[in-house]
Amino acid sequence: MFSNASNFVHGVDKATLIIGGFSLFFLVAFTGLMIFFVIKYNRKKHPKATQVKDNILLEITWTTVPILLVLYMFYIGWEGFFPMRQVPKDAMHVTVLAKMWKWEFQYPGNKLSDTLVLPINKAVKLDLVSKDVIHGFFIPAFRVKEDVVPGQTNYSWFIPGELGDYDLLCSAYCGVSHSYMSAVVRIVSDDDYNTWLSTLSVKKVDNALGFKVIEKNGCTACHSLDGTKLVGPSLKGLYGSTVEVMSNGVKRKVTVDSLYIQSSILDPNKDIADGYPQGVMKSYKGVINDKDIELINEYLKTLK
Ligand code: HEC
Ligand SMILES: [Cu+2]
Repeated sequence: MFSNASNFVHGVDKATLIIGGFSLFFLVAFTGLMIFFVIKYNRKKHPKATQVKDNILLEITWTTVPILLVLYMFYIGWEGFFPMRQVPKDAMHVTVLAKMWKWEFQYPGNKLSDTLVLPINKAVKLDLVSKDVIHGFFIPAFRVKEDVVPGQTNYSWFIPGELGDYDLLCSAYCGVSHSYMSAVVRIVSDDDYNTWLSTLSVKKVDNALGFKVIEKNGCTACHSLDGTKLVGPSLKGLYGSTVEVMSNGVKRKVTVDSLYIQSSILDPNKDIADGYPQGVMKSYKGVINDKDIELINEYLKTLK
């Protein structure tokens, strides 16, 4: 009856069905009873009101039955939730990195992937790390949902039980491109997993000092380094290129050099890159010093 996509489907679906079932039952029963009483005790049939004395048996019943029902519903929910926080000792580890607006999965040996590939029937613990704001790690088919909070490491775990591709979504509204923040969870056989892991390349660690300044100041939240358009233009190939900008309402062409980069960082609203919004990028005056701007320039020259 329940899907076997993960070991939590049963517990969560059972709680949903039972609690939903009770709610539906009482909705129908109480509405029906209300309509029945309105007809039965209609004033036309009973012009004179009668006083009703207490009924001990009735009062005990309508106190204890709901208490037992509510306790039962709590128990069902607890039974489904409790195992979600009990990670088995032999679980394998993957670190989930969330940032505006992308998921990345870090496997042992600093190997990075955009897809969460996992072997079937093996418990996996996911350490959830956010690089900027609060995101939500959400795999609907697995009934798994956990906040990813900057500054603290949260976790999730599960045992995938069926081969296939599943959606991983972000469940916390985290900015303009929140709705694009999704990834694929791919459950494969043990052999396929090992083959895939061995072909996964180790992340190139960028040691350029300018790159570190850019990362540290959060520029990559709005500017990609690979040509992708985000909130702002990509920084790839920018240096030395000719761009169209609006300066004081006048469109003009400029060739990007060190001075233009410096002015874009310190006074971003002086020249607005054509097709991009004004006022989104804040000035970094007093935040980034001249030496660091120099480093950014050196780095951008290499970013062809
Ligand atoms: C909140 C988003 C945001 C952040 C953070 C941000 N920028 Fe921008 N940036 C933009 C937008 C939008 C534009 C285009 C509008 C404009 O020119 O002001 C832009 C324009 C630029 C331009 C000019 C590009 C062109 O094609 O003319 C440069 C260079 C630049 N940013 C560098 C940086 C650097 C370096 C940082 C980090 C220190 C940074 N930006 C941080 C949003 C951002
Ligand atoms: Cu998000």
